[in-house]
Amino acid sequence: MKKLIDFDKEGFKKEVITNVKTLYRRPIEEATPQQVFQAVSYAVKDDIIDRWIATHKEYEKKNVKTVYYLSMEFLMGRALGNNLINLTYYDAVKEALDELGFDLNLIEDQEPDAALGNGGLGRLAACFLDSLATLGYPAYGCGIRYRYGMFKQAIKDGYQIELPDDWLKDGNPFEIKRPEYAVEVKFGGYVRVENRDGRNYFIQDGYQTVRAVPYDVPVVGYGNNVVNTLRIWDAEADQEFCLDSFDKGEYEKAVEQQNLAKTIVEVLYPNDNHYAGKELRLRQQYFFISASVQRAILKFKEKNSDIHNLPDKVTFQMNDTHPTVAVAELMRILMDEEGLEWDDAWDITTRTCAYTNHTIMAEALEKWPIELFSRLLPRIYQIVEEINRRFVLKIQSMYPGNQDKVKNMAILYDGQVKMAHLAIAGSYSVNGVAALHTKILEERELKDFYEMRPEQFNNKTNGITQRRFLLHGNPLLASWITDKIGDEWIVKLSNLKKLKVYATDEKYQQEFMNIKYQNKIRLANYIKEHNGVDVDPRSIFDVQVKRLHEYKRQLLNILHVMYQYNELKTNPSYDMYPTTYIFGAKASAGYKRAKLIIKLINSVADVINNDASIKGKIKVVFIENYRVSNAELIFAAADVSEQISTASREASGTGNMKFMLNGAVTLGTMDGANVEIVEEVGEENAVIFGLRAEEVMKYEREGGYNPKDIYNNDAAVRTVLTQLINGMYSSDDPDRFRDLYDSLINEDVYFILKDFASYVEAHRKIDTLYRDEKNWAKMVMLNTACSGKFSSDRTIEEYAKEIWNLKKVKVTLD
Ligand code: 26V
Repeated sequence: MKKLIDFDKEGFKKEVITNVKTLYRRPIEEATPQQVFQAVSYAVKDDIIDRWIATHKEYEKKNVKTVYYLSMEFLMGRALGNNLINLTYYDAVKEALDELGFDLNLIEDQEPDAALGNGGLGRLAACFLDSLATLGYPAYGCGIRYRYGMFKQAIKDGYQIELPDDWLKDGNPFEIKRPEYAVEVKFGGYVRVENRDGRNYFIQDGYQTVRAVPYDVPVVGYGNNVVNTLRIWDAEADQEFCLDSFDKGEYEKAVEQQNLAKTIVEVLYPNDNHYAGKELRLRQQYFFISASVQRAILKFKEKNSDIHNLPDKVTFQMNDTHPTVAVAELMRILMDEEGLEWDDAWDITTRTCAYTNHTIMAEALEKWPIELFSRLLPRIYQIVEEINRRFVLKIQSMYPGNQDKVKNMAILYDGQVKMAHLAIAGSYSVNGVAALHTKILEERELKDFYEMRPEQFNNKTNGITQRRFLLHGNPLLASWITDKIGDEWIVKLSNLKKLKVYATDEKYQQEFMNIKYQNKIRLANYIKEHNGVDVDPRSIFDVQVKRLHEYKRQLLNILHVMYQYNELKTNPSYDMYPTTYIFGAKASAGYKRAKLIIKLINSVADVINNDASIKGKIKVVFIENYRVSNAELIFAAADVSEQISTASREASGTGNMKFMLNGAVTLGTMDGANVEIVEEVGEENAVIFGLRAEEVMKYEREGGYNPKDIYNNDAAVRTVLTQLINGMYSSDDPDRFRDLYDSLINEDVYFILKDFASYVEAHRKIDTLYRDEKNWAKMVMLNTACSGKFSSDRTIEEYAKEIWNLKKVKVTLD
């Protein structure tokens, strides 16, 4: 790795020793690994701080346009290793710690993941921050400092157990509390009108306030001195109320406010793709949005005198509909605090806000009951009403007499506030996250909106950061690549295409496959340590890791494993390449069927892994507590990347890109970004199966298909399904999996049985391909070589040019 930033090894060692002493009153020899982690992190932070200050000085000097990436989730993972990578002295620190008698890997393992997100949407936000800093774009991530992040998953008797994620218990060495930037957020009460100088002012009264206090986390750019900020908000009770007040009413009010503040930021909602309509969730949304927007306006006003110029200096990018109250909050500030008239305020707002859609799953659409929304946010609700009134007038003037249009597009309808409609009405840009996804939005999901304003719609295919998912997660492959093509790929991933020439060369194939093998041993060791299961690194590592959801079809995967096991048991000539099926997935705590699928996977694993008669041909492993930090090990070790969602359902997927980058072959449906992966690498270097999105959507228009036809006609399917209810995998309770059986036989809304035969075929193909070592090596290498498009650097360049209009900034240290 090129050393772009100077590093003083001896000075660093001294600082670590001093830090251990001042933080823990201990000599370094007696420090625990956790204490060393803290001491090292503070030393690293010391280096970051100067760059952080310099970056913001430069931003202020240039009065640059800034994007505020508003997101309920930032799935950052661990910071230490990533910061060292981006400071370009990871190897040097490794050496320094070696000399002090510590192993950097073990020190990194002391850090809890910052798991302030569920899955794809939150991790995308984290990758975007990395790319924004690396490209030198002025940006803030704005979110919530959840006291408890994504739950820790334990597996007990094959069932998922959720444990609280007390990620802050040892302190977070990288964050900085900024009480000087605290703001007040108001909830509840009522709105009264006051006439001053002939103008009506709307004043919220009788409300409760919560103090929003920001914590800043540095986001280090790669080798460029840029340090951006992730600003996450904590809630504190308002100070005005005194806890020891003698007035009983005041006292109770004070306690109430304490509790209100505490509960708001207490925990991340662990739902992914499912809207539950919880009041606390709306509180969280308004809390961090009001704080972030207020702060952004205050900052804008420090350097700019005319509020009309806001769109030239600020974009609020809304990560899904969760931050959509930003539209109304900005209107409120512009009118009630800045004194603008509606039209002026609306013009500014709709040139400042932009919206990204991340799912077409109907269950995920946020629709707040008006009763709840107006009670909690009375002034915001008034504004939404007026936005809706004007929007409906616009619809009616474009489509006179067309009530369907109003019904389909209104923001307020059926007693609900439809957040997606508010987001679209209030934004100058609406984007999907992969080409197919955007097409489905335009042609189906958001068709009416698209027809009304097609120029508003655009696609931004997702990406991932190669700094974390290759340079940090797969150091062997990273240095092999650098050896071959230099290290510019770290900031310019399209360079990987230069690896194509090596893909047909046997010597390099061997080198590449040897690295894969080393990574498989590393994962096998992890699995042995964490699951107690022995897996053979020579077997095919076939991996599906992602949140558990029916549409992602982990059930299809495990049914196929059951099928293969049947073949092995009944057909002595059944020839299959030894395969290790690796799963990792968290299910939302209340998602019963998803949890049952986890139990099924573990039950199948139990039976198969303990059947000596199949001679280890199949192993099934469920990796507990799948998260960013162990994901890095998993991607590096995969041979086959399972991306098998029902076509049309997965907006993009980003795991698919991480596998590809690390040299795995995609076994997938034509869904989300898989379509673009195949486009880049070529059909012959991926294995595609199943219904296409068009076909799925056609069936859906026609009311589904009949899964019983398949049950009746396909004996292999029948056997597998019967085994769900005959106690083969649940001898203590044969009915345990009946719900899964019923769902497949009666509806199969995710087309699992429909795609089953095609999936079996696809696995056969993988088996055949894998046996041809040279061709497999070529395929795998071409996957890495063709993954350049999927860098989040490319994605961010597109956002910056086509939506945000940002300019890059250079930072030098004096
Ligand atoms: C939705 C909801 C609904 C309300 C309750 C809480 C909650 C939490 C998260 C979400 C987000 C669901 C949308 C999502 O995660 N989409 C994923 O976004 C990825 C990044 O664009 C994309 O790669 C995945 O395909 C898509 O499923």
